[in-house]
Amino acid sequence: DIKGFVFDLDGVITDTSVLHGTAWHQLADYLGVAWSKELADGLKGISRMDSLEMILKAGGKENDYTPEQKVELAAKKNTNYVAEVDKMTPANILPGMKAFLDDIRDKGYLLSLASASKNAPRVLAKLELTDYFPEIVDPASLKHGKPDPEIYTKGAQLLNLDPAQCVGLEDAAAGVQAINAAGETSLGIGDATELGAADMVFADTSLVTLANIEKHMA
Ligand code: G16
Ligand code: MG
Repeated sequence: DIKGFVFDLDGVITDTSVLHGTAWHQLADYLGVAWSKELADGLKGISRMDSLEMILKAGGKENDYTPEQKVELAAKKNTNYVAEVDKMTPANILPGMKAFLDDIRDKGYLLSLASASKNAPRVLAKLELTDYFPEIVDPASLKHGKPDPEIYTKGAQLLNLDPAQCVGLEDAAAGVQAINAAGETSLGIGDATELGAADMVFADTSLVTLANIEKHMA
């Protein structure tokens, strides 16, 4: 039986994926790397430094910068990103998600957060959702990022649940892969083709309800 939900943040609870994309796009322009939708989608759920490496590789520039310069470039992106995060309000919670969070909390399910973002606590505070997530996986503690299962395995551990008792929610293909490898039930939000590996896919967050999930689990 399902007893807990392990949430991705960006693209599931709120659309910081757009803000991340804009901030990376600005950096790619600065670096002279051509931007594309494929590149943008591939960065979803990927850690800050891994995202930078992907952008540099896309432009054939991975050997043009020292490790120190790469840290500076990532910090430059983050400064732009955080400025956008600080403009967020609870109105930026994706459709239906507040109702879903209230419903599962009222019914006694446990919740944890498995976001690769070091800014996740800041984002939750802006959305006034801090109280819903007493358990947050610290991305700095991870040896491997998504699609490695580590972050979702830890998300279940924080709840003292078996992975089989957890549903993981994701908008990114790398995240769905991580949930599956952790042995949790994967719920994908977005394009069914892109998220084909998920146990169930909902086109958008407004469709994420306990009733719809139970339909798929039956
Ligand atoms: C998020 C985003 C990624 C971002 C990563 C790290 O992951 O999807 O695009 O690069 O966090 O974020 P930060 O630079 O704030 O540490 P998730 O797992 O919440 O989708
Ligand atoms: Mg995401």
